Amino acid sequence: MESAIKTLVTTFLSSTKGKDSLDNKSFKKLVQKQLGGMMKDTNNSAAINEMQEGLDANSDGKVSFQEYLTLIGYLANSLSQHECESNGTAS
Ligand SMILES: [Ca+2]
Repeated sequence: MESAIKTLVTTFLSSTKGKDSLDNKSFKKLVQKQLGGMMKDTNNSAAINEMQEGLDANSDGKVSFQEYLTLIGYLANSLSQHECESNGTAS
């Protein structure tokens, strides 16, 4: 659990390359590189742009750490629902 949280943070930090948020290009790269197994449409630039707009709560064209966490929360949520559906006896 702790290492998973560290991974979330370090993945974001290494993707922003010293800035405080992800621009279009680095967001796309992160999604394609890190989330290709979990998400559909990671080869579809339009779909990624759309997703970025959906996450961009303050409409500055970039994905901040908070907005990135929204994506992680969304993925975790859909994963947990999927796990419940496919394996009702889990834990
Ligand atoms: Ca933003």
